[in-house]
Amino acid sequence: MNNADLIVATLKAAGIRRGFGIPSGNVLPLMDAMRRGGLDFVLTAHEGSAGFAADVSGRLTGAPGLCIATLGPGATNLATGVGCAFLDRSPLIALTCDLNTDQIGRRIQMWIDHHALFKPITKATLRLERGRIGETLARALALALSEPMGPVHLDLPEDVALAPTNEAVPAPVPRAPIAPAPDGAIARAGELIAAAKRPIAVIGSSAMRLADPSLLLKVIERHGLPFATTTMAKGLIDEDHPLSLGVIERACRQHQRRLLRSADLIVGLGYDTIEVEYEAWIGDVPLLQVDIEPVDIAPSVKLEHQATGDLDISLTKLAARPASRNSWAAGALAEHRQLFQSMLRPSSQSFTAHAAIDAARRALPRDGILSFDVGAHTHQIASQWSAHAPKSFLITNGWSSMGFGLPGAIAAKLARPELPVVCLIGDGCFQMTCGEVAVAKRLGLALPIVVLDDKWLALIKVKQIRRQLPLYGTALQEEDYREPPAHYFGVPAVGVRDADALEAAVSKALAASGPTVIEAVVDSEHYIDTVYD
Ligand SMILES: Cc1ncc(C[n+]2csc(CCOP(=O)(O)OP(=O)(O)O)c2C)c(N)n1
Ligand SMILES: [Mg+2]
Repeated sequence: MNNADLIVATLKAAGIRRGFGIPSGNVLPLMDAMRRGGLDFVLTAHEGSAGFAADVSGRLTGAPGLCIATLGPGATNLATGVGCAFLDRSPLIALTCDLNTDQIGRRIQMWIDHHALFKPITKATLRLERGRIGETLARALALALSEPMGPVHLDLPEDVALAPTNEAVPAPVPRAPIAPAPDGAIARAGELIAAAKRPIAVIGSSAMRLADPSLLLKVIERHGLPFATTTMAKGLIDEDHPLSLGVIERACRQHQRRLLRSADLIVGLGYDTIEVEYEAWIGDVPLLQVDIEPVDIAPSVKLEHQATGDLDISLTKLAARPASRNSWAAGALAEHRQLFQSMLRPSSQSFTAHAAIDAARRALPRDGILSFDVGAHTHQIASQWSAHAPKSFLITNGWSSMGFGLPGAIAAKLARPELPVVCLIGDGCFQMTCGEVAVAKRLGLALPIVVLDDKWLALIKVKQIRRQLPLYGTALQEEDYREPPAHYFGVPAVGVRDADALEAAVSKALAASGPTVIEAVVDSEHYIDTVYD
């Protein structure tokens, strides 16, 4: 056995089933150990995508995601996906395969200091050294999985990968638990909720990592709390719930802000300000924060109290307190929800982006997974989509990088092959990652890839209009739309021009034996009113 074999055996023992990446000669010892050891190597079109795919694997499987790259440019490409796992807090192992140890630090083709590169976007960046492989890996895995979860980078020189070893596969190091919030802090939180007349809970992205997400529903129902969510937290409680208010700080945000600011207490449940800082929307409503870390707020925010500690434990205790009552009326909440949903869909003669999003939602079964991307469409999807289950609504909002949607969908389909998955992305994001279409084909994944083709980097166009700047550098395509080619990289492509055709195309693509690119030619003029209101 060599060190590469030991690494593969250790990662497998940690529950990791596959790694995403692009090889070079320096990666071959590890790749060959993966082949021999039965840890799948998934070749992506770009290392950034490998990072995003690993991030989503980490979110969905409970084991850290794995991504692999060569030195220098492989590592810098990979960094974009690793940064996602850092700000969005997904457990991930990023492995770079390096030169031989005696060459490291010299002026040699492709070499840069990987530890300096990964330091600001990982929880740790560690060298894999002879005789210390097991302990280093065990430490990296435990660190990635300890709250706040995140990426750990490991650098593997080629000679170390090839060196024989008699180290044993290390016993798993338990993840470091976080302390529970003090009982007094939870009691005070409970008292504040009980005393509030118009409390609103806002669920955030830390809650995505709850061991038992149903605790959220228990707290909400116990205390009759109307709840909104951030973008990433959508689906943690079924949005069909009568207390659901939908998402905050996305399309038609002012409607949501008006309601939030009429509250007399905001209860942040696992609210991580990485998605949106409180001061953006909270006004002068007092804040009760229940999360894993002390809250980061501007001085303007009226922090009434915070209970900081293990979130499962805090929610368990809050759910066990005597039930509270408040003065919200179910009818008023339903009215608010309906108005929100109608404002998001201004009427139009043309095939609008909002109609395309609704068509995709209709075609995807309730329990299906959506993976989407970053742009004006993100704002519209976040407000409009109804999510019904945890981990069914995949997006980056902390890192907020274009290019997440397609590799995210591929990783989701690999991790949950039994569930239907739809990828819904802007045309700019498609241009950035379209090589991954070939990856989905190679893997034989039934995956509709719906491109919302509005010919613009619409989010930036909307910002130019709002700032009264001329439109410049944001058009993706000046000429009239043409039908797509019959296929991209052998993947069938279809153009659709209305909602019915889109719904039918997505349904058909879900039943296909491979991916389908569906280019929906949409009119996104309404973004100027809906996305930034
Ligand atoms: C890597 C990266 N580069 C740039 C941006 C800034 N940005 C955010 S949205 C966007 C436009 C996306 O265009 P498209 O995919 O067509 O979506 P649309 O806004 O048209 O819905 C850009 C350039 C970003 N978030 N990430
Ligand atoms: Mg666009």
